[in-house]
Amino acid sequence: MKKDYSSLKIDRSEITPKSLYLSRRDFMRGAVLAGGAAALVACLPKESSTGTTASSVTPTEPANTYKDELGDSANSFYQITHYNNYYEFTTNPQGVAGLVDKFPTSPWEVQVYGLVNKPKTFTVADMISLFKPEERVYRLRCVEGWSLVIPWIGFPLSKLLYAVEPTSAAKFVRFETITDTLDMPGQNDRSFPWPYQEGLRMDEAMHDLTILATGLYGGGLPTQDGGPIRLVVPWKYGFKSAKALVKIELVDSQPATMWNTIAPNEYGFYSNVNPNVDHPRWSQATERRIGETDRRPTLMFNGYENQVADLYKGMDLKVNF
Ligand SMILES: Nc1nc2c(c(=O)[nH]1)N[C@H]1C(S)=C(S)[C@@H](COP(=O)(O)O)O[C@H]1N2
Ligand SMILES: [Mo]
Repeated sequence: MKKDYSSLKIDRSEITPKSLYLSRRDFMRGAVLAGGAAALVACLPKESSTGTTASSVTPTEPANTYKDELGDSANSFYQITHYNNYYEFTTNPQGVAGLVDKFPTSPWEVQVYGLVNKPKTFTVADMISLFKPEERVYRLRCVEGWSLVIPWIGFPLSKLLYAVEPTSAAKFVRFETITDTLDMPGQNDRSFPWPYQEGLRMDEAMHDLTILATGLYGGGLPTQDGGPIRLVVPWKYGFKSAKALVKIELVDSQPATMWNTIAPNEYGFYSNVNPNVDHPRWSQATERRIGETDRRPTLMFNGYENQVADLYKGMDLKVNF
């Protein structure tokens, strides 16, 4: 928190690690399989469903080679692109995929500004060539109690922040999603305070696990998953991971976030995955991995405790939920 990030230089060798681009063909293979699985849509599990789940109808997919750090296999491309929370389109997770076709993801610019020495507007292509996205297989735990394992392609947000040189006054980062009421039907619902906004403390934003994702399953980032660029913070509830980013602002105080603005008693600023702190309306102790029937225990910090617990030393996580 007290670090002056402007004094840190980018070492070229550091920003060009073994970047991992899977071949376009592997991605297309995934897409073809996904097409073949189109009839499964009605079988995707709902919270209340007791019948068939996607796991029982996907045996034709090849053994999944993507595993996260805990050894969990990635969800299928189909599951990842057909069970989405994206309220700018619809509040129905199974309805997003059918509404995204006309949404233009190019050209696209992200403005990075605020308490920085070198504000800059980046195209997605700029960011990909400067910051070299690589593969990161992460668990995503929605506050509503479902989870997915997603093989993202992304780069640490810290690389982008170092490039704009935050001043010592920068304490938080504010993220803002695009406003596009023509192509995003849900944004016409004025009961939400659009645009979608999120925020991170500076040390959370600089953490190596925090990435900007520009793809998944070795290909581009599907619109329903936040294409062309979205935040991913794997130890926090999914809503922190804002999609379709257009603004990243370095600020000196804790920014307002959409969910905290709507229901401050239900969604705190930190939003760390924590099985010991229940949502006021439901338990957070377990979760249902999409495609599975039995619930799994939810892990502290979504299983990333070793990497991130230090960030919250001395904080009461029941107060700072
Ligand atoms: N702009 C925007 N970003 C968003 C959301 C949203 O409604 N709008 N939903 C969030 C929630 S609640 C979750 S769980 C994740 C879901 O990501 P996924 O659909 O890629 O799995 O996106 C998050 N990012
Ligand atoms: Mo969510």
